[in-house]
Amino acid sequence: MSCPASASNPTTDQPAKRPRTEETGPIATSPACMAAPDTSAPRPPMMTVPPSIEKITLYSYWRSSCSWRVRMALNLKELPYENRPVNLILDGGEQNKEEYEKLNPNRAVPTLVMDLRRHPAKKCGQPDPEGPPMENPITTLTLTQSMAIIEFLEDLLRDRGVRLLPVCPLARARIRAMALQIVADTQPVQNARVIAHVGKPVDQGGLGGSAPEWANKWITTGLVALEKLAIQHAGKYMYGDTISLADICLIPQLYNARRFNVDLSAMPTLLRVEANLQEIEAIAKAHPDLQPDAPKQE
Ligand SMILES: N[C@@H](CCC(=O)N[C@@H](CS)C(=O)NCC(=O)O)C(=O)O
Repeated sequence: MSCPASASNPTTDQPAKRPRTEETGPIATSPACMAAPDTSAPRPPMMTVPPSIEKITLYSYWRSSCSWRVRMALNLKELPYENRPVNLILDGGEQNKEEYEKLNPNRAVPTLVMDLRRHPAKKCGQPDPEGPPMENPITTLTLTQSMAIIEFLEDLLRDRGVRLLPVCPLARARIRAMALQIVADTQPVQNARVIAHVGKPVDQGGLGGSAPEWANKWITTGLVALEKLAIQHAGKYMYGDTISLADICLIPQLYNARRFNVDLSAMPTLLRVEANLQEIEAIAKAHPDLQPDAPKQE
């Protein structure tokens, strides 16, 4: 399979970062699928005006790798957001509280809540007098799963900030394969609740194993495979010379690898990409240590 913008040259399959003028007000969106959820008479799509983003709230934990992915995506998309810390440790974890479970049934972070303002339908550029009444123009969306959140932002705002997925289907598949190597095959087996269960004594219902050894083994396994993919596809970043979803997934996984003393010397490509990514402000400012709920450095 080949793509118009040749898959053999991964650096050319997405346009350079588009310049953007400073915006202060609500953020306009474009896709027709986000048109007002109007249950009255069906209306031709051209009469609807895409909603704009009023407010974004991110429920996250400073050291959570999945939250970190979304913070990077929001920054790369130049989307301001309010950070609502969820303490995963204190008192058995705020993620396990009933109130939070209503937002995220998986009892995990991140959760992203987005207020969208719908606009009255227009006809020939003017408000449509036959359009549906707008009693409550704000729609609130609650989104879970870091990858679903990031892809939603990308689909909604493809031309804003950095494009996280290229157009070429093959390039997208390559990038998703590297992202999933982490998101599906590595992070879930070293997630807090999993390693807590591994380390818990058998007489308390756990597996009575060594949590750090477990995490080290599975992170090593995941990253060794990722290094092989990166050797094939990486340029300055994980896929050619443009930032993508794969880069967003890489950074927190390397951080976790260091927490569990993984030997990274056999992963020079991943380390080179990481160093390049750390130079980007949108990425650097998403670091756990810079989050409002991070423990204060003495
Ligand atoms: N697949 C989910 C995983 C979410 C997840 O595992 N989040 C972790 C932090 S990175 C969490 O909240 N863990 C809490 C726990 O294990 O109790 C995603 O990508 O959002």
